[in-house]
Amino acid sequence: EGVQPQEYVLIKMEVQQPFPEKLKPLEGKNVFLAAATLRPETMYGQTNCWVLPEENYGAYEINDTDVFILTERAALNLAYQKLSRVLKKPSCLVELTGYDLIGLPLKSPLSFNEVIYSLPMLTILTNKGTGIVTSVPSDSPDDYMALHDLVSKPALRAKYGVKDEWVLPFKVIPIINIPEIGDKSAETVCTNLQIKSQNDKDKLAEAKKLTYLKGFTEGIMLVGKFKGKKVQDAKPLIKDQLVDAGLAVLYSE
Ligand code: A2H
Repeated sequence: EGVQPQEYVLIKMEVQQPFPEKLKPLEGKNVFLAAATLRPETMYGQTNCWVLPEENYGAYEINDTDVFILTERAALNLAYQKLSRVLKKPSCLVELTGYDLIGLPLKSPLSFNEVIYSLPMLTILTNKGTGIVTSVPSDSPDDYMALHDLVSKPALRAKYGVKDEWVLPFKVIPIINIPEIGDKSAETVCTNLQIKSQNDKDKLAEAKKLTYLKGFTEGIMLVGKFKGKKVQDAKPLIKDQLVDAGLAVLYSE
C-alpha cells in the first residue's frame, strides 16, 4: 500500500431480477456489485464485470435500501467511511464466493450495453479495492486479455460455467481516442505486443505503460456528454455526475 490514500469510485452495478437462489434473502433490496475504478470516464465501454472465483464476498447493508456485494475487507473500510447501515460495523446479510456471482446479469451506469454479466478474472488482487472490477476492454489491457481468454478458450468457459451468450459476441466499444494508438488502445497494444493471456504479467505491464499516461494526458472522449473533451477534463465531471445521480460512491483506502 502506498503512502497516499487511493480514492476509488465505486460503480453500483445493479443485480437484475430474478435473483438466483443464493441471493433470495436479498429480495426487495437494491443489490449492487460495487466495482472499484480509477477511470470513471470509461464506464461507457463496459462489457462485463469481473470477480475472483476463489474469493469470499459478502452482501453488506450500506443503508436501509442498498446492499453492496464486495469483500469483507472493503466492507470494513466502507463502514468507517459512513457507508454501512450500522456505524463502523459491516452488516453482512449473505456470505458468498466468487463462484456464486458468475453469470449474474447487471445493469451498470453509463454502459452502452444494457445488460452485462459477471465473469471470472484470475488476476484480481484481494488486498485492494472491493474485489469487484468492471471491465472496459477498449482501454484496459488487463480487461481485454481476460475477456480474450474467455472468448478464445471454450475449456476455460466450461471450467467456470460461463455460458457462451455471456461473452459472445465479443465487441470492444471505442470510447476514447489516443493519438498514434487509436480508438481501442488496449486491443491495439495487446495485439502489437503479442500478449498471449491475462497471466502474461511482464507484457501486460508494458501494455499499461504504453496506454495509461498517454490516455490520460492526450486521450479525447469519443462518446457521452463530454464527447470531444480531453479525458483529463471529462474525468472529474463524469465522476461528479455519477456520484450526484446516486450511481456511484467515493471510497478511499
Ligand atoms: B480500472 P490500482 Cl479502462 N485487482 O477501472 C486488480 N485490479 C483491480 C482491482 C483489484 N482488486 N480493483 C480495481 N482494479 C482495476 C477501469 C480501468 C482501470 C481502465 C483502465 C485502467 C484501469 C476498467 N477496468 O486501472 O492498482 C480497476 O480497473 C489502471 C490502474 O488501485 C481500477 O481502475 O491503481 C484499477 O485496477 C485500480 O488499480
